Amino acid sequence: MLQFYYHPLSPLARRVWIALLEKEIPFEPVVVNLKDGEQFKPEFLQLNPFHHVPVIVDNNFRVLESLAILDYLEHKYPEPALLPKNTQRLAIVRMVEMVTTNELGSQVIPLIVEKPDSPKLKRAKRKLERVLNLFAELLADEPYFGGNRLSLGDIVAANGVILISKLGYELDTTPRIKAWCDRLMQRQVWQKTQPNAEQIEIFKQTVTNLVRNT
Ligand SMILES: N[C@@H](CCC(=O)N[C@@H](CS)C(=O)NCC(=O)O)C(=O)O
Repeated sequence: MLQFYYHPLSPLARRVWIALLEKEIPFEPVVVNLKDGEQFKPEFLQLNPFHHVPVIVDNNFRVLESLAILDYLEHKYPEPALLPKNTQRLAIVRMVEMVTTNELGSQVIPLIVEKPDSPKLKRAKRKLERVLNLFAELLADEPYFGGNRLSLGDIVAANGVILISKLGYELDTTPRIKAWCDRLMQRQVWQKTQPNAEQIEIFKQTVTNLVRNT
C-alpha cells in the first residue's frame, strides 16, 4: 500500500493529504514528528535528504516535493480527475499552483513573527492582496479554478489562503475568494484535514521557534 509520510500540521503535506482523500486512494499514514526532529533520522533522510515532509512511497517508488507528488497521484490514479482537460483551465490551475508556491508561501512567516506595525508585515500584506486579487480574477464566476470541478490548483491555493486567514489575514476585500474558501470547507475531506484553533497556535509556536533558531 502507498505510504504517506507527513505531519498533520504541515501545510505542504496537507496538499497531498487532501488529494489522497479526495481521490479515495488507500494509503498508510506515517507521521514524522517534526518537533522531535524525526525528519533528521537516517531512515527518513534516505527518503528525503532535505528532511522535509511530504514524501510518498508507492510500490517501492519514492516521490518527494508536494507538487511532484500531486502530479504523480493524478497520473497514476486518474479518477476523479483533478486536472482539467481544457487548455486554458489547465493553464489557470498551473498558474495558481505556482503563484501560491512562489508568491503566497513566503508571506506566511511574516504573518506569524512580525509585529503589527512592522514594515515587513505591511509588505507581506500588500503582496497577499495582489495574490488574492489575481486569484479572484482567475476564478471569475466559476466555483473552482478547475471550472465546475475541484482541481489541484484549488487544493494548493486554498490550503495557502485558508492558512493565512487562520493567521489573521482578512479575506473581506475579496468576497469571491472568501466564498470559494467557504465552498471548499463544506467538503468533508477539508473539514477533516484543516487545523483547528489549537493546532494553529502550535503551528505558530513551531514556526516562531524555527525562525529564532536559524
Ligand atoms: N518544497 C517542499 C517543501 C516541504 C517542506 O518545507 N516541508 C516542511 C513542513 S511544511 C518540513 O518538512 N519541515 C521540516 C524540516 O525542514 O526540517 C515541498 O513542497 O514538498
